[in-house]
Amino acid sequence: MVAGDGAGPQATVLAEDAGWPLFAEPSSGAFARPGATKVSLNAIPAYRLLLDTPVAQHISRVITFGRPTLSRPVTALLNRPDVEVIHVARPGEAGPPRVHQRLEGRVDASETCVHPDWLRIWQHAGAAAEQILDSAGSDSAGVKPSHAQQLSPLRVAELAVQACRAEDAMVVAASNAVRDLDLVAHRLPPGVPVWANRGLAGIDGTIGTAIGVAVGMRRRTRVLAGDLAFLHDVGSLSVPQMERAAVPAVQIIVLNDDGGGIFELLEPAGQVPGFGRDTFERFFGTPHGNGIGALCAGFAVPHVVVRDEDGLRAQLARPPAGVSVVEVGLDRRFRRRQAARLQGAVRTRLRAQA
Ligand SMILES: Cc1ncc(C[n+]2csc(CCOP(=O)(O)OP(=O)(O)O)c2C)c(N)n1
Repeated sequence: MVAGDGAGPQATVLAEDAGWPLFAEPSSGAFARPGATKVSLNAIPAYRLLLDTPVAQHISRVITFGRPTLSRPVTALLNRPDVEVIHVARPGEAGPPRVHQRLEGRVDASETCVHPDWLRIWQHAGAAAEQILDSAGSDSAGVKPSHAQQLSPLRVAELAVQACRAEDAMVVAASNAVRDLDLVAHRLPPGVPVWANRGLAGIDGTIGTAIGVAVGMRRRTRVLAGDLAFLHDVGSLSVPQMERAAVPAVQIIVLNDDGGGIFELLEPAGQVPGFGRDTFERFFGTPHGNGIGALCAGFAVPHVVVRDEDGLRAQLARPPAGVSVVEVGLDRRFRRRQAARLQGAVRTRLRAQA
């Protein structure tokens, strides 16, 4: 089962009752049954990394809930000619572009049948991927950033997740922030609402959304955002003075890699004949050199730069009241290699186990 944005716990209940592996996107709200204190065992950790391994070749049918638009591997799975897609829709909801059957209302798991080992195989694969993710921090899989970059973006997401308590909320910007969170979101305490403006996957409006979530839900809120997403909505730092007391802590973690890091993962950042790095930088990377700290100062928003894990942990442990910014400097040139190494390590491990 693929639970996309807004799927809700109905997806979890069905996956558990039917014994299906559950691929839950960070903003699916489908990590646990209603009232559960633990994440569902059906939710497969780092599922995205498993879709390029032998275990995924055995998938013949996918049940979708919500709006799964987040990652290329999931989109590719839903477009595979040998895969049947059944969408469980809310009224008026279209579902993914290629759907073989559309169901509405309550779906009963009692008449479904699946090989009893199917879930266990995926849980096993998910556990292997998690081990590799964990070892990414200690470099045994060779995916730790070089000394020039003390923190990897994945580690930042992981530490932000670790810092969340059950009564917090999380908001993630489009682009890499939500995709990094996708690999570690199952470690959030169940019940932490995760908001991601999916829409047309726009990077706009992230800060305003976070302030709205914090005020509306009365929850301390963590935000993960790239520098361009931050800059796009920087005006939302201007909270009217007489409203400030009503804003719970909104801690914005800006992953500043001076431009669009996600484009490092796309084809133009690879070896394209006649397409040099300068051209890539001008049209895709779009470095800006803007000072995040100076902008924050203009809005009287507290701002700190952290350079290592201890520094980030310390900031995450005590967010100040109101809106604040923690800036983490990253080098986006590492993105491509890190992603390839992580995927490669998972593929190699699972091939060896197959
Ligand atoms: C409103 C809007 N404008 C442009 C885009 C195209 N776009 C997609 S990702 C991206 C780069 C985002 O950069 P950043 O927020 O720094 O995150 P990173 O890619 O570094 O993770 C852009 C410009 C978009 N999605 N939405």
